[in-house]
Amino acid sequence: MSRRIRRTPFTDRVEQHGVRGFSVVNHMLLPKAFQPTVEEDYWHLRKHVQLWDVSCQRQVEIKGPDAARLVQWMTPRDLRKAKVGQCLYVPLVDDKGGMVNDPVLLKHAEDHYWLSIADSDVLLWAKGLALGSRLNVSVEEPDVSPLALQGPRAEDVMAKVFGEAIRDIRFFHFGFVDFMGTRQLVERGGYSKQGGFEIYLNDSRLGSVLWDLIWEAGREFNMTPGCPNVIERIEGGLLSYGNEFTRENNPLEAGLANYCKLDGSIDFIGRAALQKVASEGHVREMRGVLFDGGACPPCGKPWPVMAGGANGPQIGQITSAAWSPRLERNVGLSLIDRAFWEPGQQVTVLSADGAARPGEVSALPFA
Ligand code: THG
Repeated sequence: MSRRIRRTPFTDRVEQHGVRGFSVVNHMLLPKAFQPTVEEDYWHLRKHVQLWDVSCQRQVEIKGPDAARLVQWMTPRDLRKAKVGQCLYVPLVDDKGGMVNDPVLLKHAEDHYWLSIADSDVLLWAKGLALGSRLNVSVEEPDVSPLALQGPRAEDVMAKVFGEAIRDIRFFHFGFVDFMGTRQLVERGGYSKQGGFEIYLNDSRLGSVLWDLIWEAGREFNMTPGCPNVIERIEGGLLSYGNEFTRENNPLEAGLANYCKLDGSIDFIGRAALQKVASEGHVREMRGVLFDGGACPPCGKPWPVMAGGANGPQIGQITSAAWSPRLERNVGLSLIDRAFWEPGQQVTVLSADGAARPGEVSALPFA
């Protein structure tokens, strides 16, 4: 591993816990697995609490007199009513309406924002826009590394470490806690549907100390080290930039229409392109696919989805898939052509192992 692939403040601890492999997101390590199987991690996450190094969710800090202008310029989501202390899931789009990223926006102040980004170089995009438009704003990547506690017992661990007040933080809002004389941002949220918090550690020198403190507190709650779980996130309909969509896709087909204000009351990059898509009607949309044939392999390249049997017309492709031990079927995510996107539509998935797997289109999230 070279320095080009950045370690995180928690990588030392993650390695000590016997991490089984890493992915790279935003040029930074993301643990991929700890337990022998993803199924074990899945059941544990649904029942207990896990500690996740999600430092690769880098912050793009936008600060200064034109900060609000730049952030609104980057997203079709209406930010006029956004409150300080609030988090908002925001699609970012380019001039063609293509998805640039799908970060969580944190509003610190009227002139101060963080974009907590998925896997694409938003820092460079934002810097380019700011310079090209001569905006009075700074765009930087601060020393901030999110550490997530996910699972039903996350709140109990957080209360034990940081005090009972943590329980008052609402979903997709943030507050601050004291940690060894430093002030740390804590959000209720995270990349699972099991509930939890993210601590946005703002001093990488404190990574191991923070990890150890939470680890000790988590013992009585059966805490394990973990990472975003592919089964749980697909079941929950949580999308992954680079997997489910790229700049080739617009937010309407990605199923993010609720986060697009296209009535002309706000302006943003790609507005004309998205208005055109909206008026013509988008031609495919994100759906779940439930399918059979035993546990499928990991989805490393898109798998064709055919209408009806294996010889039917192709109507989409699976971009992420996993065996759900709870539903006892495979769950997948796919952009499905308009004529076939009603839940219940019979399909066949052609997985990379050569199998033709019968299934059907499902709404998201999966039940
Ligand atoms: N946490 C933080 N930053 C992130 C992620 C995160 N950056 C990258 C990536 N994840 C961004 N993608 C998502 C996708 C979905 C959600 C959060 C981040 C999410 N969605 C909720 C849902 O679908 O139920 C709620 C959305 C809403 O109400 O606005 O939580 O995980 N810091």
